[in-house]
Amino acid sequence: MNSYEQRLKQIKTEFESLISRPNQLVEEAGNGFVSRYQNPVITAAHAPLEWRYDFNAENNPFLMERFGINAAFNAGAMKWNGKYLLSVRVEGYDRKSFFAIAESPNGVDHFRFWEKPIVIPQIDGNPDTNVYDMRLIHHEDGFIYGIFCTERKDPKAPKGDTSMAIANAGIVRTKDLINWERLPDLISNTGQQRNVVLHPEFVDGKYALYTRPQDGFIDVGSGGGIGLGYVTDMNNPVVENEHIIYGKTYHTVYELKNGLGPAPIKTEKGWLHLAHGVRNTAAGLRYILYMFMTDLSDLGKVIHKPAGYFMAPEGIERIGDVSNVLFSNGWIADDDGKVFIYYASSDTRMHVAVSSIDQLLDYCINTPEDQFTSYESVQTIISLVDKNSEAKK
Ligand code: M1P
Repeated sequence: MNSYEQRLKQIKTEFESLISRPNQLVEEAGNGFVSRYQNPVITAAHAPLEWRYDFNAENNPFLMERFGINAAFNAGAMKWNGKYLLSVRVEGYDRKSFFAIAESPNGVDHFRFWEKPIVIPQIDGNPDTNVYDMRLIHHEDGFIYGIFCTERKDPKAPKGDTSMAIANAGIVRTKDLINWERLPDLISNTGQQRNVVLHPEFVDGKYALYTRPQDGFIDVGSGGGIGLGYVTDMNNPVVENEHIIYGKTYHTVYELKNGLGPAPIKTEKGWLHLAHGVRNTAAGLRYILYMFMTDLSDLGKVIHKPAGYFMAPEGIERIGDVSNVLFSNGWIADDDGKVFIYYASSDTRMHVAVSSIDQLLDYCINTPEDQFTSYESVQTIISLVDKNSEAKK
């Protein structure tokens, strides 16, 4: 076997062993509301070899990668024809992100990308420079929507400023997850937008969208918070009545900014929401996941706000291209009540954790709320201790 053939064999063997690696739950008592699986479900190394290599030995005698993949993270999720699908944010060595569907038979391992990445149609005269963080929403109008962040250079950037950018929500829809129709970008008068999510049901005949207005590209400034607004026609997506339903708050895990994750899950007791919260630290920004619930008939009414984080970076999750980050924009509620939570760590790789509708409801309803001072946190502990000692009598 010559060295080309040896290398080819090694590349293929390593790839197949990664894709077919089984995943198991981490065995520990844990916190009772969510359990992690041991291995990341998707990494850069899961990208198909055909995307990365030219397998013509004459053109590529060293069998080099011709298109490197840097990371695979921030995936939308949905169940489709019995399979668990993720719309993964795949990032090349060239820093550009794109979307690609990865499919698993069971939701926890054997994720394999479809043959080709998703082609996002471009808006005439206004191409996306970068796209990321697609939420997949199967709306009751029959379409599957992909709402994502589109980033373009700010035309008002002073000469020499190569980083000023504008973020907005791009919108595509499909019926087969292969052919996507591009709709106009979101039209909102509250500034830039990121972390926009479509609610899966109509509200009084309108589309409801969760937004995250922000003054600048990174800094939310005086904006920020999770907003809610309404769109009459997705072909002309003007957001009306946009208002903040979950604002950022001093000395919380969402002090600096927050943003909704996936579309909410409907339960008998209200809508379950998963979001990310960001605070500043001496070591930089820290992104965690937190939960809340809204009223079934009044989407803007937050009815339960468990204090603090639901999940925060642990172990290898803490380290990556943007360290100390957990981010989720996809979860799947299965028919048996199980909920798979797909989350990315440190803008590098995808993981899965599992919970259930019953556990998430119990967590949201019965975890005490943040009272915003150390004194009140101590009071919360003391009332639990007192209740426990009463129960012992
Ligand atoms: O780098 C962390 C995250 O930063 C952004 O999220 P947000 O707008 O809430 O700060 C996004 O770029 C996201 O993709 C990224 O994971």
